[in-house]
Amino acid sequence: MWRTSVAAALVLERLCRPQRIGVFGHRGVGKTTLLTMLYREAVGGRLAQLRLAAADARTAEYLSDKILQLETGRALPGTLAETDLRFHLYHGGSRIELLVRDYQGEHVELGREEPIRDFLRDCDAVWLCLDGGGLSRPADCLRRQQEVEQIVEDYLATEPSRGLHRPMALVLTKADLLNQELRTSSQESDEGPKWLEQLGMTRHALRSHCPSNGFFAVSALGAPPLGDGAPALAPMKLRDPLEWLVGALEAQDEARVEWLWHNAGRQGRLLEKAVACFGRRYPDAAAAKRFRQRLVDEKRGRRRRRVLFGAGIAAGLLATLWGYDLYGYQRVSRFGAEHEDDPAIVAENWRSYQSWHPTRHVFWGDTERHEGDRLRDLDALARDRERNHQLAALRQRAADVDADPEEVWQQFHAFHAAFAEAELPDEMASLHDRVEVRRERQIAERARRAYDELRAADGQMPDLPALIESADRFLRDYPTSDLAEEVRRRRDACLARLEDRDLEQARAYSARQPLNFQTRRELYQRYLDRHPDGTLRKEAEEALRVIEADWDKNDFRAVRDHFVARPGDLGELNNRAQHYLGVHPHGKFAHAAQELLRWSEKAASPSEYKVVLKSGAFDRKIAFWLSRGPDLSVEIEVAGVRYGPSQVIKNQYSPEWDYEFPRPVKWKRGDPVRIRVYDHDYWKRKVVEIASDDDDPLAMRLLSGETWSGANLVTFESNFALPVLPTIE
Ligand SMILES: Nc1nc2c(ncn2[C@@H]2O[C@H](COP(=O)(O)OP(=O)(O)OP(=O)(O)O)[C@@H](O)[C@H]2O)c(=O)[nH]1
Ligand SMILES: [Mg+2]
Repeated sequence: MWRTSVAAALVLERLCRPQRIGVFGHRGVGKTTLLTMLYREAVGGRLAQLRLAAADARTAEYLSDKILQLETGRALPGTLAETDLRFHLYHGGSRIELLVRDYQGEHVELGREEPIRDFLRDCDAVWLCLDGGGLSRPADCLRRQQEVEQIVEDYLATEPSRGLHRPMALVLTKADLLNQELRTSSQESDEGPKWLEQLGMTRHALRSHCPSNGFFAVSALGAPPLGDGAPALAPMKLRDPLEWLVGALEAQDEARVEWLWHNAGRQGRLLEKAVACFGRRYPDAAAAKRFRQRLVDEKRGRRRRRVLFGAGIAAGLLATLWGYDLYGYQRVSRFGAEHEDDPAIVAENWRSYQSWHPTRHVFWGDTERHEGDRLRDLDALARDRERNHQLAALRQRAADVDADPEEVWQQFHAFHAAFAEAELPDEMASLHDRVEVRRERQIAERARRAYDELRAADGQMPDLPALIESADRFLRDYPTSDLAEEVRRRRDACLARLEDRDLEQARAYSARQPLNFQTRRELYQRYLDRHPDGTLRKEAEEALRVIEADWDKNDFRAVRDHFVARPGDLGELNNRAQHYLGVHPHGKFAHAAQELLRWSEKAASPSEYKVVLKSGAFDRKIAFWLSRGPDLSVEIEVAGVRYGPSQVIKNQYSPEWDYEFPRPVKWKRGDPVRIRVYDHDYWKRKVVEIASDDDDPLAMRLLSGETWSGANLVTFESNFALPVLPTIE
């Protein structure tokens, strides 16, 4: 199949392409001269009913050169390069595109395998040229025929399809050179012209293998070229091979179309193409008309077959559907008859039939309305059946003294909800009463049991929360019980006890651990959380307020006491102040604590202070013996830097300097301070020296207020001051 379609494509391609004409012949046989003269004669209208036109400029130029040479009596030089020549061959209404290749004859000699051979093998028709002048040389004659034999063998080996024969004609060139005997006796006989007898080998090959054959003796020039001026070109019999070519090609094309019809008749497109090609090439040919008509007929036939086939399929399909629906209907009807006592399952079966047979109304079965009525009836029957069934079961359960009335009651309600439309018989009412009475009795029993458990649990050391929860559950489950009031009273009492117990715990702890403020507060808070509406709520809230205040005072007292005792211990003071602020960010003493931290921070880094030396009061012993009084001045030294001395106040034991040290004093925590008092009576001498302790972090205090050294007092004023912490009531 695949092979046929490849062969069909090849045949179509050969049919539609320009027809390749092979001009086979050895060197000097006269190929170029023959082609040139054929063109010259046919284009000039000297070959009756035939016309050969150059199809492209290249061909026209190639041939015009040659014509000029021949017309001036010059012999053509041997061909060197291969040249494709394209022609249009006209005969009657036919127009055939031809492709001929001119080449060097040497390339087809025996034993040569040149590219031209591929072209020749692929040709649609061939002229096998043999030299008329060579017939008289038997050795040449044999050799040339052997060359022809080779090419014929080639063709036979590469024949595209069996049944398609390539047209081949023997063209004897230079017939003017035939000797008198061969020429004169060349009348047609049964075996053909006389000269053909000399070419028996070729004649036999063509007659054996080429049904479409021909034998022609032609002369392109009419006489050997003289080479001295312009001889009269007198070509002979050039029309014959050309006319044969037209007929052979047409017959071959017709055979090709027939072959395609026979071997690729189902490929409509391919046939259309082939017929179109043929029709274009031979528009007047009877075969063209016949092919076209055949194409139309076949198309019509194909369409009719397709319609019939489609109709057959549709009919088959309809018949199948009809049978399928009929079978389904019979099955479901039979099922209904067999299961009359179970309408629910019959209805389900009908529904399944409906979904599996959507075309049932088209071919078979009941109308849609009829089906709907039947299903409604079946559903109603099924529902009645189900109701009766459930009612019977309910009656049975209600009559069963061991049955749980609560459960029966639930079932009764479920039944009532499912079959609300059902008129309940009187019996149902009595069933309801029976179940109701039993149910209420059971509830009362359960309530009594729950109450007994509650009372038993309310003993000497009851678990009050659990007891309250049980009471709540009772009140939820049995709100209408006679015992509900009693349970409610017990629950309230438990609650009061629980409240009192929780608060008592907080009270006792506060008394036992007055300084564990956190836990004290938690216990009171827990009471408030557990009893948000508790009767002792006010007491708990008041207790929380007191705890907060006590806690605040207690933590600040720790700060203050340490400050009073050791104001210079800034590290510990900072810790305590920060702890206070952490626990009581909004405490009563928060501001004082923050001030203390700020002061401490300032003291920790170098700051400048204004210092004024105010006055002094000195022991009389400091003056010289005969002096009228000391002449005193004061110098201070802070962190190794000296300030002053002040002016000298003469002859005074209680001098009033009121001297402000001109440079501000630079001090930071830990810097030492020295105060030196000089007497300038007679000469300057130090009479008093006061130095801060080595480990005094706040030595700056010496320069703020009164500073004593034995009986001697020096008073300063400065903007360095210790903070004043509030007192705690
Ligand atoms: N007497 C005579 N001589 C011819 C005729 N045709 C060709 N010749 C001569 O034969 C010789 C060869 O002709 P070409 O046409 O060149 O032959 P060819 O087959 O093309 O040769 P290559 O191109 O070499 O293969 C030339 O000298 C021609 O003049 C003819 O009809 N009669
Ligand atoms: Mg040539």
